[in-house]
Amino acid sequence: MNFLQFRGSIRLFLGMMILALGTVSALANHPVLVEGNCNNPPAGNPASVALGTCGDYDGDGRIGTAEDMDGDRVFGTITAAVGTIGGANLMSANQNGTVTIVTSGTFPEVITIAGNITLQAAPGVVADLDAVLQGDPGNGVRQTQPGIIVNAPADRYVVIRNITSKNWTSGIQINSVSRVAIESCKFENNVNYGVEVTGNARVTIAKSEIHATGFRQGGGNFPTANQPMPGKGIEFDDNSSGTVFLTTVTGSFAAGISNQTNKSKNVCVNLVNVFDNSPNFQRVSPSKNGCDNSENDDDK
Ligand SMILES: [Ca+2]
Ligand SMILES: [Ca+2]
Repeated sequence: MNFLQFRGSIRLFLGMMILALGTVSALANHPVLVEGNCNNPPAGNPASVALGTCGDYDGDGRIGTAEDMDGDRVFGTITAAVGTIGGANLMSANQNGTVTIVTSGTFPEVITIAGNITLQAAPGVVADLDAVLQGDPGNGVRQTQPGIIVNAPADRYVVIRNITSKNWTSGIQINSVSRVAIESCKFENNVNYGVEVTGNARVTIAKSEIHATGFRQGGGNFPTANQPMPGKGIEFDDNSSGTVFLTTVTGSFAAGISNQTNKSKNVCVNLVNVFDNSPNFQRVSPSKNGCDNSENDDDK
């Protein structure tokens, strides 16, 4: 090997190292934890607490935004834990990782998901994404927004597990080409939709509860003083598709489960408990054959 060949080999080696390091960084899954709180306004209240109280999981006396800022992988708000793609906080999930809420609390935050995120509460933990935190100045604005907004590329996958979402326009709104699995979640007292699926999104909903969509006291007092628009438990719109399995939908002002997509075969519903919706099903009926071959169900 002459000098030029040797130099070329070194360059090739360095190039491969850079590529390898870059790959590791791009594929890294960033697990972070979120603590609970005292349910005291304002949202993300950073007031110091007695060690170990108010969901202070790591026992450092910090909760809320104070916990977001102390430089470890435990966060006090879901927004900071999820982070932004290429965001400044390298300790967050940076839209690419698992965000686990480890102690119960109320989180009055609009959560925007744009990447490979699993958002979950640990078993036994109640993570209440609530538009309303009594006494919080942001209540009015939050009640005009969805609680969770997913807008992710088609080559990412979002999982929402064991989360409660209440008092928003929609409990969760899934847009564009997002792919989402919703499991063991609760959507209650949202005004327009419990679960709203638009665009070309693909969504599966399992073992979840959607209650009282279109009914809320305060924030407009729906539906007595203001009409929900439309007040449906679950709706698939546009060219979206999905399945609903082992899920309860009750007390919707309008339809319980609604398929408003371009095609009747886009939505499969199997083994659901629906009651006191108006009507229970709209442009969709439960499959007798499961959802493994839903495209053919309409032809049978
Ligand atoms: Ca803490
Ligand atoms: Ca922290």
